[in-house]
This record gives sequence, C-alpha cells and structure tokens, in this order.
Amino acid sequence: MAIILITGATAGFGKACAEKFAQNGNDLIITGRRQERLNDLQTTLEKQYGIKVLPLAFDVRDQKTVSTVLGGIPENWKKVSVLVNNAGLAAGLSSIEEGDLNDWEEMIDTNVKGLLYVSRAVIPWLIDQRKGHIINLGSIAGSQVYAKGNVYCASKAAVAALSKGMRIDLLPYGIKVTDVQPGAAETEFSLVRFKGNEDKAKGVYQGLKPLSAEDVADVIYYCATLPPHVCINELEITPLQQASAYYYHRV
Ligand code: NDP
Ligand code: 8X3
Repeated sequence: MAIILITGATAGFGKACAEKFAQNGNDLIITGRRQERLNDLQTTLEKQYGIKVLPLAFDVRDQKTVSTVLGGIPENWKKVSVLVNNAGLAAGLSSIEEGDLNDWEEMIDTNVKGLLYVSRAVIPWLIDQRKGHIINLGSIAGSQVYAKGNVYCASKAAVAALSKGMRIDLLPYGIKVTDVQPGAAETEFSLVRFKGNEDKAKGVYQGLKPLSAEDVADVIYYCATLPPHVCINELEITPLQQASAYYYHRV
C-alpha cells in the first residue's frame, strides 16, 4: 500500500492512472482544476476499491497556491511514493509567426513551470523517506519537433531536460525519475488543443487506432512497480501505426 500523487487526474492519462493505481490498492492524492470531477472520482474509487483519496483542486500555474495547498495537507499524506507529473496541455497548432502569445504562456506555465512548482513541493517529502519515484509526462514531441508544434514541442523538450536534471540531483536520495513519452493518444488532449473543435480533434486520430489513456496508464504503472534497483529513465510509446511524431500509416 502506497500513496500516489497524480496531477491532472480529472481526465485522460491522469484519470486512467488514478483508476489503475486504485485497483491495485494504493491511496491517492488527485489534483486538477475541475473540483466536481475530482469529487466524483474520489467517491467512485473509494467505494469500488476501499482505498483513501485526497482530492486537491488547484491550478498548477499558481505558484503560491501549489505550495500552500500541498504544504498544508496532513503529514500522513506526505508519505508519497510516486509523483505522476501529468497535468499539461497543448494550446493551438500554429506556425511560429502566427502563434498566440496567450497559448504560449499557457503551455509554458503549465507544462514547465507547473511541473516544477509541484515537484518543488513534493521532492522534500521523497527525500525525507530516502526513496520515491517521479514520473513526468513528456512526449514524443519533446525530441521530435513537428510542423506548428513549436512551443508545445519546446515545453516537452524542457520536461525531458528537467527529468534528466532531476535524476542526477536526486540520485543520492534513491529517487527514481522517469520521462514517459507517448505519441498519439485519444484523450481530451486534442479537444483542448483545438479549443473544443470536435471535428479538428477527431481528425488527429483519423485512420488510426490511437493509444488509449488506459494503455499509457498501464505503462506508467509498470514503470512504477519495477524492483527498487531498476529504473526506466525514458520510455517512448506510440500506437503501432505511428513510427515517429511525423510518420503515420493511416488506413
Ligand atoms: P487531457 O486533456 O485528457 O488531461 C489533461 C489533464 O491536465 C486534465 O486533468 C487537466 O485538468 C490537467 N490540467 C491541465 N492544465 C492544468 C492546470 N493549469 N492546472 C491543473 N491541472 C491542469 O490530456 P492527456 O491526458 O492526454 O494529457 C496528459 C499529459 O500527457 C499532458 O502533459 C500532455 O501534454 C501529455 N501527453 C499527451 C499525449 C496525447 O496524445 N494525449 C501524448 C503525449 C503526452 P483540469 O482541466 O481539471 O485542470
Ligand atoms: C502529444 C503527442 O504528437 O500530438 O504530446 O504532440 S503529439
């Protein structure tokens, strides 16, 4: 029995991770901005699996709130074993000269700075225990830049670099760091990227069997449950029909 902290648990990978870790008897701290979804997930998982869930609604971009809310949880909840830094998004898909500055701010503030704020609050808890595991949601986009992906790709390249940096700095404390890098997965991701345009969102997965949120959660769970001396540092996962960020076999 362990405590797993998952950011962005109101949808997609985060929600699927919450379900997977709960099924396997772990207590959870789940975060996201949508309080109602967090409450519903808490009720469902506690009832179904007899585990305890602590829902925390906050925006990872708000530095003060992140440190106040996480710093203020009961001490027994700070014995976190695994931090899944999953909250993130792509906003827009525009050529660099046409990019919307608000989209850029949102991606960098969430995917890079938000991940850092949460990590900074939680890492001391892992250090106290002299063990733990940080699983960052990077992306295939972090190493393979595609047309119009510019700032999103850069934010995930930052996640890759931060994962490497964390691994080096936290090595003396026995803390594992894994950068999970999915390719095309059908979640709310494209709906968010295209600001609610369902046709554009669906188009991303046309002719493909994309990854599901559960596929990615299974891989994250696998990484988190390896023997203590084994660490997957980076793991790229794509659908069979995706060979790289820009090469698909659509049928
Ligand atoms: P979803 O849109 O389905 O879920 C994103 C989650 O992040 C939601 O729970 C959302 O919660 C949370 N979130 C977003 N912004 C904030 C914020 N400012 N503060 C707090 N929580 C936030 O997307 P995915 O599950 O697909 O994406 C999860 C991660 O995986 C992201 O980092 C994404 O970049 C990455 N990824 C996704 C891929 C894909 O193809 N789907 C592929 C590779 C990586 P709420 O809105 O309630 O705040
Ligand atoms: C999400 C995958 O290729 O749409 O990170 O950027 S991709």
